[in-house]
Amino acid sequence: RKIVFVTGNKGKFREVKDILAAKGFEVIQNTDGYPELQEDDLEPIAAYGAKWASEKLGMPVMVDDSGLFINVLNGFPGPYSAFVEKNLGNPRVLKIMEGETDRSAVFKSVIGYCEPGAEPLTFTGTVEGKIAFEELGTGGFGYDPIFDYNGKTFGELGDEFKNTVSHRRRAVDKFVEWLDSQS
Ligand code: ITT
Ligand code: NA
Repeated sequence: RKIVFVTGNKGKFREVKDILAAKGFEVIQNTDGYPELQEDDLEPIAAYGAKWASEKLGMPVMVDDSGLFINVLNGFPGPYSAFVEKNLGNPRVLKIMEGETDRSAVFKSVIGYCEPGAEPLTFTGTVEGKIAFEELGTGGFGYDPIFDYNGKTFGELGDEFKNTVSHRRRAVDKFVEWLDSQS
C-alpha cells in the first residue's frame, strides 16, 4: 500500500517513512506544499492542508502539521514553530527560557488525511518533555536537540528510539489503526 505525504521537511518524511515501512506501507514524498492557515490549534491547519492538497493532486494524501508547545510560554511557539525555528533557532529559544524553572513542554504532531471529494480526518499524537539548558545531540531535526525526554534530548536519543515514543509515532499509530479499520 502506498501513501503520498505532502511535506517539504526531510526529517518528518524520514521518520514517517520508517514508521510506516514497518507496517507495510510505502511512503512517497510530494514537495508541492499547501497553504497553512493561521490558527491556534494544529488540527484545522492539518485538515485544511490535507483537503487542499488532495483536491489539487487528485489523490489521497497525508500531511503532518507539528509544533513545540512550551508551557511557561503559554504554548509558544506552537503553531509558529516553523517560523521561530527558521528565524530565531534553538539558541534564541534557550535564551527566552533562561531563568525559567518550569521547563515542561509538549511536542505535538497532527496528521491530516484526505481523499478527493471526502472530508479530511486528523490524527493527533503528543509527547511530554522538558526544554534542555543547552543543545545536545546531532540526531533528529528541528527542536530535537533542545527537547529533553527523561534526561536525554531527542537529538541524543536519535531517530530509532525517537520513533518508538514520539508525538509523530503516536499520530501515525492512530492513522494506521484507522486505515486498517477501512480495509
Ligand atoms: P511541512 O512542509 O511539512 O509543513 P515544516 O517544517 O514547515 O514542513 P510545520 O509547518 O509543521 O513543518 O512546522 C513544524 C516546526 O516544528 C518545524 O520547524 C519543524 O522542524 C519543527 N518540528 C516538527 N516536528 C519536530 C520534531 O519531531 N522534532 C523537532 N522539531 C520538529
Ligand atoms: Na510548514
